[in-house]
Amino acid sequence: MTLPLAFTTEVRAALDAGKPVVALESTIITHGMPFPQNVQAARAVEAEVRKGGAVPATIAVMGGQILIGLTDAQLDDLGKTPDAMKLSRADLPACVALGRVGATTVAATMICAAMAGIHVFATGGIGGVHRGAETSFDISADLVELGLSPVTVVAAGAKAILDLPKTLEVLETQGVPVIAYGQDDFPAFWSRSSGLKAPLRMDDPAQIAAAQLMRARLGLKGGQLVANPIPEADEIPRDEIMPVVEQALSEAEAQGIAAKQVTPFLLDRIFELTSGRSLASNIALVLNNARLAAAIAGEIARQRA
Ligand code: PSU
Repeated sequence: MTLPLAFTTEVRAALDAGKPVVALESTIITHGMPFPQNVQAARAVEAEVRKGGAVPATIAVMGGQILIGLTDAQLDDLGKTPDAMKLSRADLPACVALGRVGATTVAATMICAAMAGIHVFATGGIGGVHRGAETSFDISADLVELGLSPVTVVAAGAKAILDLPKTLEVLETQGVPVIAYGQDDFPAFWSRSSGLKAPLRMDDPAQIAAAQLMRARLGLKGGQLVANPIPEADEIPRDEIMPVVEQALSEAEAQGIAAKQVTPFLLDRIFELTSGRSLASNIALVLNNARLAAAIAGEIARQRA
């Protein structure tokens, strides 16, 4: 039985030739940013991957297939479908089987990228352990997936809406290498530092590529998280963003927002409360991650050749 994967010609050709490919997710498009900035940002991220010498493969589910690479029209359609399913490991198969439209989170994108033979993936920030998880048990499936699927995920750390110490603890439990790029601290999405030290630090994409290839060679399941700090010019310092995060969190609690709705609700409220500044930072950090992911994909292609 063949897998229900539909590649664009460009992505298929790059994979067949062993050229670098970078996977991109689609939940950030449907649930992470408002229209039309979401589609504009997705296009800019694809362009940044190309500039870095790799082929972008944005992943989503439509018409009973997992799309590995989207056409312009598909990307546009998705950007206007805010009620697309937000897919993780649990709901990906049902979405494909029922022919629904679905946007892949970090977890689902990792699964699809691995199936497609793509080793590197760029996003904004991974999901993690939510505040109050000791009673809600709300822990993103992204953390478990990083321990399962062999994909290097480049993110600006985990979103500052989360409990970051607990997020690092769960990543450690899942056996996920957490590599800060170019600094000692684990970054906090809109801010360069979380005040926490990352378990590993690397300053060169070639080292990151070598670590992923060694993981596979040792027969160890799973990927790695590369935590790439937002560029200085685009960051919102921690003491400015945290009061806003606190306000959004208390509104979410007061309104009983739970499960898959939490992250989109918080991102949207923080966007409103910062008059759009959080979105500008979010776009800048994704572009920065796309650049690093392209460099790592290039190194993986070179080291495997
Ligand atoms: N990065 C962003 N914006 C986003 C996301 C990542 O800049 O919206 C998405 C990713 O798809 C990630 C999801 O998997 O947020 C986390 O959702 P949750 O906390 O419900 O697991």
